[in-house]
Amino acid sequence: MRLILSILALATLSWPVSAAAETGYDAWLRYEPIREPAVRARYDALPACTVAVGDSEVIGAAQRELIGGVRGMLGRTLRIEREPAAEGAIVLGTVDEVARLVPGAGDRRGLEPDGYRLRTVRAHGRTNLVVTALDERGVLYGTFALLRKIALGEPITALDETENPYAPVRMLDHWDNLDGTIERGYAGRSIFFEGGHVTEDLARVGDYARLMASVGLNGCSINNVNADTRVITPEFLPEVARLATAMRPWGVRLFVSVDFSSPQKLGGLDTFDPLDARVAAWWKAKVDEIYAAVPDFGGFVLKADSEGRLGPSAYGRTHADAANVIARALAPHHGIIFYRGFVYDHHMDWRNLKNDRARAAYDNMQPLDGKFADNAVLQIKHGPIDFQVREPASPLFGALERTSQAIELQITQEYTGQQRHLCFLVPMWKEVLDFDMHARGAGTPVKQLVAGKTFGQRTGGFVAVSNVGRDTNWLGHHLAVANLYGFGRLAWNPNLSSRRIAEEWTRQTFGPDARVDATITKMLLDSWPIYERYTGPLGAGTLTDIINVHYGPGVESSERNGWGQWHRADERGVGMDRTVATGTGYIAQYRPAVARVYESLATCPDELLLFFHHVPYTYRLHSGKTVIQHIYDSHYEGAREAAGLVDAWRSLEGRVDERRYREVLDRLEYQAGHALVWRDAVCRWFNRMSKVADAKGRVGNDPGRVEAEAMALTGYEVVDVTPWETASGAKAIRCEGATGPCTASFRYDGAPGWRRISVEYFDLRDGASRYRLSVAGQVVDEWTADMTLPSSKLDGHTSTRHMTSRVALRPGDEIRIEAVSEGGEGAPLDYVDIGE
Ligand code: GCW
Repeated sequence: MRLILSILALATLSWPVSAAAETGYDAWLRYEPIREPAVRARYDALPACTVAVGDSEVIGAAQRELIGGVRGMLGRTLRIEREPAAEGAIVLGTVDEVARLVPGAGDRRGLEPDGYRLRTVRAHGRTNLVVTALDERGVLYGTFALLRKIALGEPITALDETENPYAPVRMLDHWDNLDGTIERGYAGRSIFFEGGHVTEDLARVGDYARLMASVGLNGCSINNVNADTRVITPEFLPEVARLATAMRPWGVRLFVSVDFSSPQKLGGLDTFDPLDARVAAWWKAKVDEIYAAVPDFGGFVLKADSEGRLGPSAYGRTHADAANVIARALAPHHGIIFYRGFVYDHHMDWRNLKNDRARAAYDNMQPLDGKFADNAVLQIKHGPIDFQVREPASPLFGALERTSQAIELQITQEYTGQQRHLCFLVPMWKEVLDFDMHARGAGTPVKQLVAGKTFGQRTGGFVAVSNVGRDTNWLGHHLAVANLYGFGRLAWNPNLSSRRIAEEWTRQTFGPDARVDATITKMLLDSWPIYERYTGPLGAGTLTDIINVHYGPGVESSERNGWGQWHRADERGVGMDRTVATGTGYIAQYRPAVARVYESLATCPDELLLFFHHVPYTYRLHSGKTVIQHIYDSHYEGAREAAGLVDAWRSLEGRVDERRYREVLDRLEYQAGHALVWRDAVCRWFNRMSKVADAKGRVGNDPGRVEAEAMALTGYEVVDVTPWETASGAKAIRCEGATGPCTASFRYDGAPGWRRISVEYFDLRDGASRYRLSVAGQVVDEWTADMTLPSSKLDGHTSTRHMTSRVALRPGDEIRIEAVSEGGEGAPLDYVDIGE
């Protein structure tokens, strides 16, 4: 008995204490108490004991999780026993070990690696609930599945279910740099690195691995694909080993990104030619050294010959040569190399209408099909360009028959609002995963191809760039965490519906309030189409600034440069002609049944029209609208719907805990304002370029808007804004040299009534200018521009809206903004809008 008690005490202590209430740190693993009596009653028959068979670290973690989860949700602490007591137990163990304790539980049939079985076994008058699997990871996943059922209020009596993962590769990549910064990370600094070293306290890494395990993710690459060679130096490997140790209890294998020139840069060779025997020997020795430090090391991710990274082209060798020299070194240890298919020329001549970046992955990789080693996996971005708001599926998925592949998705919202905008990506991923490539006649969706189910490749699956950071809630926006959850669930089972995933996540994250669940689920499911509507509809690309931060509008930045994200909008029309008949021929990379649909204007879906075709602005879509009118309408609709997200969320006030309610509201309000910046910038740009007026008279006609440059100014100076479309009237005012406050004022000349005053200003990365708004001498609002938006200029990234509550306005009232610049920001202002 004493033993049992002390084990219980240990289990209690090692259970991760959740950070203060509802910070988002626990993500979907909150294990909130189940209060509804009818739902609680479903678990009355849950055994009171738990037995973990064997002494595996992973199964130990599963048992602690089980105890913590049951205690959280049902308020009961399971007793730890060595064998099922007379009244039965929840038994955790691999089939081989469980078979010894529970007769009838040792059936291996139907189980695959990492898969699990949950079964109620009744024998000799006792009922055991057995969580079993071929391997310990499967037992862990089964335990999480059981807890998820309870969290979702599902019955667990008479269980008999077996689930296997859809594919062996289910992995997260990170673009973390050793100095603690993260490329394309939007939620604070790295959880892995700081100041050139692995972070001291790895509790967070363990908690992250736990989140991964809860949805069945089994691999994690820790550093940027623009790799620092230092990560595999003898001095650094012990640090890498510490990270592996933190993730190991959760069944997560560690991978690192490497630099292809390492044999030269690190090894001191005069070459990194993959066909040079000394290079091969160097990789082999290096890999052996890594495995000595991390025995269950997963392998490497490699970005070569891409965006300035060195690669095999330096020696006229192929990507297969490059992958294979490393693959051969990894093979004896069962390691894998993920070779990135993201290879393209970023100095392409934009004047040549036949050039096309979309062709690059296929052109570079398809001819090498069959030449890659068995333990090399080609990691292919889901679309042919680069995580735009909408792209067709990469044709490369359908063109590899003898090469293992993995799809690369992006959880970090690089091109989809950077977690300041709500954009639930699961529906977008599903569209790609379900897309039929006709690779072997009809019925070969991308998900099957990447899982190796069509052509029988040895391995394959799903990778996502996650880039979580130190923000308490992992991704910055509480609702963005649904993308992390959703990726894991889809990687386990891509046949789950978007709705099912959204519902599961919402209920676990926010609890069982039906109104909360329905509202948030709907917000999630609507959010990607909304984002698409106010950014880049019709497949034109996101229309963001593609040169730098990929965030706010910057329509022209795609053009006249070598990056190849062209949409080719000019006075007459818009879109990339990728047809075989007259364009770049990209469409021929698809199998004929797919190519036919895209090649013909009659069948090409509207939503991808401008990805495949260059058409005049007056071209009529299948919807009957002209392209230009669709661009206008969709932006107005999208911006209106973004405002609707705020209303939907507000309807949950009092039903969602205060902190998360407020933090989400802040982001949604900001998003609604920024959606207007997007709307206006894109519409104005296309309006000026096409010279076609908006049939509904909205574009360029904003009643209620007063330009800052037209106000009476003291201290402020009028400045030009670039790109021009990101400021109303292409100009703004800025208060730079002034010592005291600067002011901008005007007289209201509209009808009397309750009016909402919106102030459009620019919140630059640095500085925290203060603004004070007064009406007829009375201060009605004050705020500080202290967000860290990704630009230090006045542009589409920094344009921000502040909305006041309604104010009673009378004709002749003076509306006045008094502002103090701080940190050189200049308290910039674009316009004031007076609306209903
Ligand atoms: O989308 C681009 C990003 C780069 C990234 C690159 C890649 C890590 O803008 O920041 O580099 O893709 O995927 O390699």
